[in-house]
Amino acid sequence: MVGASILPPPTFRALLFSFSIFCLLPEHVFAVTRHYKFDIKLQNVTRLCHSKSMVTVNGQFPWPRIVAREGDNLFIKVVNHVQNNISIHWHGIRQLRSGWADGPAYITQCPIQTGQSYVYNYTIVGQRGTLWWHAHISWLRSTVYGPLIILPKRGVQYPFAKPYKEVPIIFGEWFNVDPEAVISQALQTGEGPNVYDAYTINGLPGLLYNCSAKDTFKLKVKPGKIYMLRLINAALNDELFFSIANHSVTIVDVDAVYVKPFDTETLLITPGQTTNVLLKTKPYFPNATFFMTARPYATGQGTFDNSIVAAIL
Ligand SMILES: *[C@@H]1O[C@H](CO)[C@@H](O)[C@H](O)[C@H]1NC(C)=O
Ligand SMILES: *[C@@H]1O[C@H](CO)[C@@H](O)[C@H](O)[C@H]1NC(C)=O
Ligand SMILES: *[C@@H]1O[C@H](CO)[C@@H](O)[C@H](O)[C@H]1NC(C)=O
Ligand SMILES: *[C@@H]1O[C@H](CO)[C@@H](O)[C@H](O)[C@H]1NC(C)=O
Ligand SMILES: *[C@@H]1O[C@H](CO)[C@@H](O)[C@H](O)[C@H]1NC(C)=O
Ligand SMILES: *[C@@H]1O[C@H](CO)[C@@H](O)[C@H](O)[C@H]1NC(C)=O
Ligand SMILES: [Cu+2]
Repeated sequence: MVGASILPPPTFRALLFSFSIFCLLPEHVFAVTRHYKFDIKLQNVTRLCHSKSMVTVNGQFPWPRIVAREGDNLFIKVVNHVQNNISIHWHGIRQLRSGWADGPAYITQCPIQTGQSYVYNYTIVGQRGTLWWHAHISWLRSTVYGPLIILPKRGVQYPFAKPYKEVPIIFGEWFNVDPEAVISQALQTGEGPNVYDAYTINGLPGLLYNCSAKDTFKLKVKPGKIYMLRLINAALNDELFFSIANHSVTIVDVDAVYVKPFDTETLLITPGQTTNVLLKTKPYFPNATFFMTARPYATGQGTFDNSIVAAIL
């Protein structure tokens, strides 16, 4: 009888056993493989009254979004239908034991050549929030980019009030000309590259640029609700200030890591960086519109255009 007291009676042991199985289950049962297919192809797009043929994913601009949960496996087949060599980088993903899926051309892989394909297969470990994907060769990332949204594991809540809605806000640039020609000229002359013609929010330059009023991102909101904006700076090189007229936002997550929440009226977001902010809409303001704007921060001698991209809340 000496050992008996430290071992629970058989039925209790069985219970413990099934309880621990139950605890283990969520990892195995709920983590899933999510399949995506990226067809890299040309698409005609018009902004600022200039049309051009540009490299896109699936002909979409704005871009397809990838949505997964922490712990999920992503299985993304990329097929290259254009003349450019290309690779896709999963910006910010830690790639534990899957370094070859990271994506920078000539660093972790040879680029995918015309008519060829490559499958990126990796697991999202210990990260949740907003990251993004972009082409990682030459300047193709100026048109080939999009959000990579990582939700918490199933059944796990955010460590803050559940937002009523979640909206990606992705900053980028529009070139009237082919950005590949811009970088190629810069490399040949040794001069700084010519600047883009506009900044964009979700692919749209907004009404402060000429011939652009109809290309303005508009976010329609309900009063007194909490919206989570998933901000991504996909601009090539520029740090951007962002703010929303008459509103402050609460920063809750930076680069897919939760942070101690704090309120701010303006935030600076560097190229490649992501941050989630909560926006509480005003209780009663029928038909009100507020600017959401971004403009660059620059102190150096590099070429940049001090213009403002605007969207409307
Ligand atoms: C783009 O426009 C050009 C000229 O109008 C046309 O020849 C071409 O087929 C278009 N490309 C696509 C992908 O629609
Ligand atoms: C694509 O990559 C191959 C192999 O690295 C190279 O030989 C070829 O010149 C590249 N093509 C272009 C258009 O850059
Ligand atoms: C994806 O990677 C995982 C982990 O390395 C592996 O078990 C799985 O077989 C791969 N899937 C495919 C379809 O190659
Ligand atoms: C819009 O066009 C006008 C007239 O050509 C020009 O003066 C102004 O600088 C342009 N504004 C922007 C934002 O490009
Ligand atoms: C927004 O802020 C401006 C400047 O502080 C102020 O004049 C205006 O009344 C505010 N509007 C609203 C709707 O709160
Ligand atoms: C808001 O705008 C709609 C459509 O323009 C109009 O019908 C409605 O009367 C407006 N509401 C208020 C309170 O101004
Ligand atoms: Cu990146």
